[in-house]
This record gives sequence, C-alpha cells and structure tokens, in this order.
Amino acid sequence: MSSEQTLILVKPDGVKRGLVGEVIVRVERKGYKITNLRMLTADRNILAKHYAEHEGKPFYEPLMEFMASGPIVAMVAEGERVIEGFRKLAGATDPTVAEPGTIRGDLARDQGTKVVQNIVHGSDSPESASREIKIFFNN
Ligand code: IDP
Ligand code: MG
Repeated sequence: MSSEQTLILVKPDGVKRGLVGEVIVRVERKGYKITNLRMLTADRNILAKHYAEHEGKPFYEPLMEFMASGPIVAMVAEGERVIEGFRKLAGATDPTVAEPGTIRGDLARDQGTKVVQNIVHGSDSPESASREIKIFFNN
C-alpha cells in the first residue's frame, strides 16, 4: 500500500494534562512524519462535522461538550499504513481495556464520565482521513 495520511487530534484531556509532546514523540518514534499541526478550540460547527457518524448516540452530546471544553491539537501524520498504525498506537477506545504500551492504555483511565476521555483521535479509514483532514485544515 502506498503512503497515506491520517488526522490525529490530541483531545482536551490530553492538552490539559500536558501530553501533546508525549503523543508527538510516539508518532515520530514509530517513524511517521507530521506534516501539519495546529492548536485550536473547536466550536460546535466543526465538531458536528467531525463526529457526524455519532449523532444520536447516547454519548454524542457529552462528546461534543468535552471536545469543546478546551484547546485541542490537530495534526496530519503521513506514512505507509499510518491510519491503521496510529490506531494501534492509540489503543482501544475504552482506556481501561486498552493494552499497556498504547497511548490510551498507558496514559488514560475511566473517569466515570458520560463520555470516555481517551487523549487522542485517529481517523479510521482513508475516506474518514480525507474528510477529517479537510475539516481541520481547510483547503
Ligand atoms: P474511536 O475514537 O476509538 O474511533 P469512536 O467509536 O469513533 O471511537 O467514538 C468517538 C469517541 O466517542 C471516542 O474516542 C470516545 O471519546 C467516545 N465514545 C465512544 N464510545 C463511547 C461510549 O460507549 N461511551 C462513552 N464515550 C464513548
Ligand atoms: Mg472513531
């Protein structure tokens, strides 16, 4: 497979806890190249586009509120199979069961909140990646 791009977000919990560098280190150490990066506080408009697939789910409103609760860092990473590779680095959605060695497994845990706070987002397919990169890096 040829080189591809993925969208990575360091979520508000990751930024608040000072884990931006930790995420970047893991992505770069793995050998992926970060080709774009910005910090922003996402508004509802941008989050509704990004999380359109989850609209109507029980955790949707808490997710929107959490993701707008503070600054996030958006980045584009590139490399062979980076979409799959970053999802492996991130670990399972539920940080309690995410494998140790992964970002979520090492650095996050269940906080008893309505939405899981798990430090990072990573695109789940080439279609999601190109759609999501356009949302955060518009052109
Ligand atoms: P992913 O981030 O591992 O791709 P998704 O299913 O796309 O997981 O869900 C998006 C985000 O919504 C998750 O990262 C997590 O923050 C939150 N979330 C997903 N499923 C649940 C749930 O069942 N309860 C609470 N929060 C959830
Ligand atoms: Mg997802």
